[in-house]
Amino acid sequence: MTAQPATIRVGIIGTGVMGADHASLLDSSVSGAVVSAVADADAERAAGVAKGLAAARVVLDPLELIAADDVDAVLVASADQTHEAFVLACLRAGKPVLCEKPLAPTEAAARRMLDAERALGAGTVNVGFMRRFDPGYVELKEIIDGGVIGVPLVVHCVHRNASSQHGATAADVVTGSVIHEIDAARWLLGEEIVAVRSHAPHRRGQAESAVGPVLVTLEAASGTVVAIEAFVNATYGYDVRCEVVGDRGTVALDPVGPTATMLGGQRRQPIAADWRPRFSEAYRLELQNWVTALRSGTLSSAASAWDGYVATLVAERAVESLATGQRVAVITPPS
Ligand code: ISE
Repeated sequence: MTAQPATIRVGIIGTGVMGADHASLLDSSVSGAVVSAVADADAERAAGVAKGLAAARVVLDPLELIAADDVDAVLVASADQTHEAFVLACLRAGKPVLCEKPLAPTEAAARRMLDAERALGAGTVNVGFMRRFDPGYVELKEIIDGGVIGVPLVVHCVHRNASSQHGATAADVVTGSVIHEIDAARWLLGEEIVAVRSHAPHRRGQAESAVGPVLVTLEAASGTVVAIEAFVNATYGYDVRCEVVGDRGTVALDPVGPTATMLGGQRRQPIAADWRPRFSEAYRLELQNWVTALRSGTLSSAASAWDGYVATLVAERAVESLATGQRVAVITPPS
């Protein structure tokens, strides 16, 4: 990796919800970085985001942004199916890239990206699996790794959103949401997933207006089982839970919310509308880690292209299982 300047000038491709959020965090809460350029298929949206930043210009063509002299590193937060073209262009330009999850929507695309990174030298692609930086998840991992709860036997995960985009399918829930739990499971347990089974239950005879809960079970190489419920139309708000059951005890993320109000015979706690407040610190820490690594010429501890590839591979097998509800083996190639 070549020496990087003291301040990393970041170009952002995609200024939707995540791109805008990353842009504002990079500019206001991450040291050693500035957003120098933004690009979006919707030029007005890009201009709106650039306006709120200290020194960002709008570039209409994302490939021009990647090649620009005032862009040292690129953050890709555009639609999932565009990740491959932009990440490959960054690799060709020799620029480090942090790509939002999933690395790609298909295993084949993720493989091409991984191979390109390997052909051009390691360590240039990172993937935005921000849970690896969430203080709660980090503590879970420390407790598991420290042997405090004994041998992990089962992991229970819940991932709920208030509502999904119109037309989202069970397969979208797996590739867009469950993929977080797939990565978190590999990272928390420190092992690969060897089989998956998925199920999208629905009430007989009832027409569904929107996709309901999707259940995915992962089997880790050691035999630990990870049970995931992902429900993107839960209506009440954003809710992420994780409990690890060991043979000596259990450890779980604590329900989020720094305060609870006792009033009129009720205990109330606010529930976030979406994932941004819940994971804001995780995003900030992830971006800071990426920028600090770039400035010092070291590897970021964010998820790698390999992690992104394996998560997509497992998700693809889980989508396959949706059709039959049967167990599907996951064959992970040697890393
Ligand atoms: C969304 O697509 C994300 O990627 C967020 O990170 C996640 O927490 C959220 O639940 C997803 O819907």
